[in-house]
Amino acid sequence: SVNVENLSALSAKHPKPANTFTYGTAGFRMNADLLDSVIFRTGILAALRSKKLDGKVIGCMITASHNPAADNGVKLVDPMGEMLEGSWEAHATALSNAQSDEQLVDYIHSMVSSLKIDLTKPANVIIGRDTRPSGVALVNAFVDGLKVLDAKSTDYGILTTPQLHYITRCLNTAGTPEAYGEPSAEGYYKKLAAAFKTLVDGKTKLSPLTLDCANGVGAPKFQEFLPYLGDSLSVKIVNDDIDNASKLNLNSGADYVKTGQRAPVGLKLTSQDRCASFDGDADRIVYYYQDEDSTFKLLDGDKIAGLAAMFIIDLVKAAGIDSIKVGVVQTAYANGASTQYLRNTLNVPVSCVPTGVKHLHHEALKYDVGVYFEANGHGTVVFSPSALKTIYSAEGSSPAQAVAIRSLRALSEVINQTVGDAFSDLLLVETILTQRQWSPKVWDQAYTDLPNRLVKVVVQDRSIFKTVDAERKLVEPAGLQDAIDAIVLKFRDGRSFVRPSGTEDVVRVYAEAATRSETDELAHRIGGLVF
Ligand code: 16G
Ligand code: ZN
Repeated sequence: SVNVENLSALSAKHPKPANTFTYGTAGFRMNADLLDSVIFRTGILAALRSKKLDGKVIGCMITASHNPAADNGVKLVDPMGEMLEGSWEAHATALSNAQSDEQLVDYIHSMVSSLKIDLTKPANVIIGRDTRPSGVALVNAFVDGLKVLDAKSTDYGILTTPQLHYITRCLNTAGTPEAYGEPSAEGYYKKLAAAFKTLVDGKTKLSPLTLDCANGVGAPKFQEFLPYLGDSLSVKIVNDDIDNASKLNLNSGADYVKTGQRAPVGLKLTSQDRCASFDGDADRIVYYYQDEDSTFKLLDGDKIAGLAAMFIIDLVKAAGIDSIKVGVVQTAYANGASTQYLRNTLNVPVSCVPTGVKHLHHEALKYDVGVYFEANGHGTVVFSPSALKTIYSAEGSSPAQAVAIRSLRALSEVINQTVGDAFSDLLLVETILTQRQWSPKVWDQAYTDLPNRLVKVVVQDRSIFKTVDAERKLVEPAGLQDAIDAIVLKFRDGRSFVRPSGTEDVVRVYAEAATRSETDELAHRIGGLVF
């Protein structure tokens, strides 16, 4: 059983405030001042998780992604680089809310017995954090939590979220046939750069990409990455001021660009230039450019999914291995036009799942090659073990087939299969645009987005909103969905849904319709129903 004296001594350093906490879609996330006890206790949970999995390495990332600089957060990563198993989220929540050391010990003991955790097993945990100033102290709180159960920890310092996922998987697969790469940031850079160079070898280089790093961890890390890429890619980094913490995500970054459908500060758009924005922990990316008539054009996660699916389908055909079936996973936020394009033009199966990476990732694993993206720019591609086997054993019966097979192999290496990764997604997009010699405008021509609007509504209690059908329908409050349906019917190409946010105390209303003004009116009317 747990050494209670040791626990009490450590716990006394991390007293719990009166607040109630929830491990949500993206872990715990809130103002950094409230996080000390939560993160200490998450350390205890990480140690338990590792012991439960026979000492496998568990990852811990301290970040609040695109949230303001004053926030921070924590999320745990399972051994293959995936999000913490869903059923453990409730344990995280329960530990964080225990009111006393006694309750804490009781809960740990109840987990030990119900989950059959052998406390004598070793525990190994690795830690990464973004550039937030509060990160250092929070790492220390987490390490104190690990000490409660004598877990071994390695602090990797500042990393992007996807790098932490990558390293976790590398450590757990080392020396096995599924080995994923060298477990370090350097190993990550080498792997991605080598694959990218193979993919663009012999092709005419594109004009430079302008990259907004949201004054976050993506800036120093992409800078660190550039030498590995050599002259295979030219990138001009903007918004790279990580020394002024208050600038993090301020009027910049993927979330700002996607939500506001406008360029970030610090970046001058000129006609046809290719630009991209990372979010604060570099697991999201969106592209954009300016049209001849000076309109801002967004190439979001849906556009990236369409581009990637198109390219992979062509490549699989060219390689002569079209037994490999490609599928795409979206959420309700995917633009209706993108879903049409995928289904009717590319003829790929499309699944819709609830918001949150874990849902998309899980569903994508059902396909041979599963492309998943949220409209907000978080996504990746996962290759099933059998698809990888086919790709690596195929030889091709013509030089053209051999070239396509080589590309597919490199593609599976350039893509971070553990989680959505802005660096890796950037290389994926740059690969496709380079191979096709496409401008962003040509990419954009695949389909035209329906105008859309996302509205936040502050309500008294968002927990009364219950959804089904991948969050596209409300079952509670009773009658509300019928009222929504009646309004939507009146709009050409109208679609709207209402769901409680998993990360903020608001309800979100999404609307799309044939024209901008109809969309705005639809959003307004549905918002009025909710309020
Ligand atoms: C989290 C999710 C993100 C999702 C967002 C929705 C992860 C790692 N992140 O940031 O995928 O789009 O929440 O937020 O799962 P919402 O529930 O407030 O709309
Ligand atoms: Zn993020």
